[in-house]
Amino acid sequence: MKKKQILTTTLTVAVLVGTAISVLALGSYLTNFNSQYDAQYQTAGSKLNSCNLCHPGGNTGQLNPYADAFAASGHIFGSIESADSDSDGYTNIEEIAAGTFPGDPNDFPNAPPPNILAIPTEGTIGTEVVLTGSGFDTKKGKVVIGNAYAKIAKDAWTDTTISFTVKKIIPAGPHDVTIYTQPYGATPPIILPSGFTVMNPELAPLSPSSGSPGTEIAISGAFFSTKKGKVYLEDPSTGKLKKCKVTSWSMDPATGASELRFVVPKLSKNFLTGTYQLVITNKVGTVQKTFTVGP
Ligand SMILES: [Ca+2]
Ligand SMILES: [Ca+2]
Repeated sequence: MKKKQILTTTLTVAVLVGTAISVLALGSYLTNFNSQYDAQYQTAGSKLNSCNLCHPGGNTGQLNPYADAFAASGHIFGSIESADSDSDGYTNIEEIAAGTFPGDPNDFPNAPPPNILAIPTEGTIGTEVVLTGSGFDTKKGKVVIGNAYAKIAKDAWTDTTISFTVKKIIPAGPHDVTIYTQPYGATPPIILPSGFTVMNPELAPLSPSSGSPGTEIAISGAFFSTKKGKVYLEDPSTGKLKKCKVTSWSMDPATGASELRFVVPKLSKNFLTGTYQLVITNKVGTVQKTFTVGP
């Protein structure tokens, strides 16, 4: 052998031995990793049991954030479990448990699918619904009742609650509720079949059930809606409607409890004292009760 060749060979051997030593060291970290986690999380048989655990693309010349954290910890796995070394939103131990790389931000556990825990089941136009559950994501999605989009206020959508208001006119009866979470298309929408029933207005027993012209009458009930409706007195024999002035109309958006006030119209040759049907109508439906117009 020539001198130059010997030198090259020696260098090559030295590099090979050096590499072998360092690979051995890295290999022993991987062995330690499996000693730490295999019993509980079966890491030895998972993709985590590879150089990629600590090295981007398996290139042992580089360290990923999990390896950096491991080195900084003095090589103690237990002390970096609650850290999220790759900043992907999942702690190192969550990733190890799920079999995803704790040093690769593009690899993380699947988020659990959205789940609905509770939804109020009835209401009307203006009803505010607070839906609770989990996995809705923090980005505002969409809620559709029947075919109508519900209004979702700013900040009314969180990972665990969605508050929405029924704004569009929807016919009385049960409607499917469909919830779309972001990113759209990534997970199928949640459909609650007949999840929300739009209610016709309901009246409590009238008290009083009679009044003289000019008297303001208060009426309570439910599901009047937040949009002012109309009040009539219907002549039961002719079917003619006498419109009444409505002085107030309100509904509690959360409970549906409602109240309105109207004024008994002045008498005329077409509107005499007697027994009428008090007709209350909103955008959803109509309800009526007997009412007597006194002298
Ligand atoms: Ca992580
Ligand atoms: Ca990760």
